[in-house]
Amino acid sequence: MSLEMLGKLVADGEADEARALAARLIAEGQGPLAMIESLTGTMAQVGDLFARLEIFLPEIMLAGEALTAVVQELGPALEKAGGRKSRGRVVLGVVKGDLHEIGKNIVKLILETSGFEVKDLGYNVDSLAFVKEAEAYGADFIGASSLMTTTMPRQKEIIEILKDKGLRDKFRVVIGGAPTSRMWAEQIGADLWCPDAKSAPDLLAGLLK
Ligand code: B12
Repeated sequence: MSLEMLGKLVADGEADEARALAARLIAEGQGPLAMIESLTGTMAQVGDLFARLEIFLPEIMLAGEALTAVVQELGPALEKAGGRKSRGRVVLGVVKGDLHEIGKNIVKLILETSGFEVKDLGYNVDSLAFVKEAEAYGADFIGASSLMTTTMPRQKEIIEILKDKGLRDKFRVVIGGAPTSRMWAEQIGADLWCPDAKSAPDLLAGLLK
């Protein structure tokens, strides 16, 4: 019984069994962050199989649902590991045209369990809505996730709207998602690129110092 087995259950879309094994691994002392990291790799492998037409959308969806079930199971363990004081307010969403929400949901969970207040805007979020919601929420950060090369330009659009409205200095813009990179963040003038959810709390907190 191991992370490898958990990965296989998630890849096969066995949500109930994956959830049960995750609970067992946590009880045996396995760290929740290592589990999330390992399963993020599993989903990348699932994506490669999809790209090679070895599996199809329904299988990806089942794998995604299994990963979501595991992440829900990890909530309490992450909470124990995290802090309690408020470290900042984040509005977080997946950009317009993009329905990939699994990564964003993990980021939300990890930020919340490490002391950030998060307003979840969901997926397929209009660029202007990120800005309006950030103002209304009194956010310190705007977090925008994109999982497709075709939707990455929306991250840039959010920053352009901020500039047009004279609000660029009011919020730190943080971007993430598998196809994004530090170079892309620099190119569009984002404040921060996060490679994964695990590194997000410390990197965000570093920006407020
Ligand atoms: C699961 C999945 C789906 C599921 C999504 C289910 C859901 N509810 O989210 C479904 C089946 C619906 C789906 C649909 C599609 N998909 Co899809 N999908 C994937 C897959 C396999 C995994 C994505 C995932 O969940 N990864 C796991 C999470 C945990 O990782 P993550 O999202 O990268 O997030 C981590 C970090 O990046 C970071 N992070 C992410 N965002 C942010 C934001 C901030 C602020 C921070 C701090 C950090 C951060 O933290 C997270 C945790 O560590 C990827 C393959 C891949 N390599 O990514 C393809 C993939 C993204 N999909 C792809 C495609 C093409 C599609 C479809 C167009 C398929 C089709 N032909 O219809 C549709 C598009 C729908 C749409 N409009 O969005 C392509 C995109 C190619 C491209 N153009 O770039 C990929 C890469 C697959 C491939 N190799 O072809 N998909």
